[in-house]
Amino acid sequence: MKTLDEFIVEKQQDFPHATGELTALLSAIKLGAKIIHRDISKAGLLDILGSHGANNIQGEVQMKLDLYANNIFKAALKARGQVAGFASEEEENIVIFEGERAEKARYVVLMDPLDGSSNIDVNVSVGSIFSIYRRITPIGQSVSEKDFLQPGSAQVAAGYVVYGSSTMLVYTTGCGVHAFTYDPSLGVFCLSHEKVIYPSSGCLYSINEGNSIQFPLGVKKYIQYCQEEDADTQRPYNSRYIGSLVADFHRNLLKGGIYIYPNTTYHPEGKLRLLYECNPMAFLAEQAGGKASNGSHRILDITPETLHQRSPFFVGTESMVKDSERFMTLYPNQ
Ligand code: P6P
Repeated sequence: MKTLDEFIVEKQQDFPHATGELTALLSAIKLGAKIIHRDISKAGLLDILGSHGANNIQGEVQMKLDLYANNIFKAALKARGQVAGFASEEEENIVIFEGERAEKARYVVLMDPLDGSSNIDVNVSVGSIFSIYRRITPIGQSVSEKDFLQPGSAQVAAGYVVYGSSTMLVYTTGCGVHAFTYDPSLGVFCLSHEKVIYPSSGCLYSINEGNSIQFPLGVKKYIQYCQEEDADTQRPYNSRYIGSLVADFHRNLLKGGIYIYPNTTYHPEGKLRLLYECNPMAFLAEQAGGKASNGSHRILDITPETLHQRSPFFVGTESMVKDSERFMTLYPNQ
């Protein structure tokens, strides 16, 4: 058994600029994950289910556990000397960590603290997503929004926690994707999948087909392609959609598949947020030999303009994402 801490120390050379900084940073994420794991597993017994009675910046109903998770991760990261600032789906603006230590810190962290939260009340898997950048403003002063509006290709680390039949932490620092399963009896995350790579082909597709009428023609054509009979390409593919990006992504990573949330009439820019959903998952996907695009361009190449901007998202097995892009090219802007 190898714990997450032991693994990171062993791989320290993967994160050359850190003097144990990644260990401290990931230990904050790990602490938050343990607390959320504990409270999700008994959410029905605590007053943390249901809506908080307010909406977040996107106008979406904030679940109590959304805010709870946000505050847990924010506090854990703030307590670390390596983090200068925090951005989140639940925070309208960037959160500047005050104090001399924070002003000297070299990293900023962006999170979707509890993705798929609408599933919480019905006991379906949810997740936490994180994205880590080195700040670009000078050390010794407070961070500003431009530290957060960097292209996904500048991420130094990214990952997610999936709270499912087991709780797993999956991360990359640009040297492969590694997965750790939480053992609550020991209170540690143990290495369960080293160097995770997408299977060479996939036959799962994840999309909310309830929105089909609103999809671009290229997406409609790709879904038809997925449903055609063709033994050579293992079609028809199986449709699997949980409604939790982290859970759908995780299953597709291990089994081979594609997740699509395209632009729709209701979400003309797409529903998922570029900075703390698409970018971290795209970093992981590419590190696992997969691909992530907005239907035409590489997600990690997009230069963000606003903190909560959205993007269409096609992510998963490289050949499947390429197929979907081919249909988007064949039927542009329709
Ligand atoms: P829909 C959850 O709110 C989320 O951001 C993703 O985790 C999930 O894949 C998607 O939205 C679900 O959206 O419109 O299908 O309910």
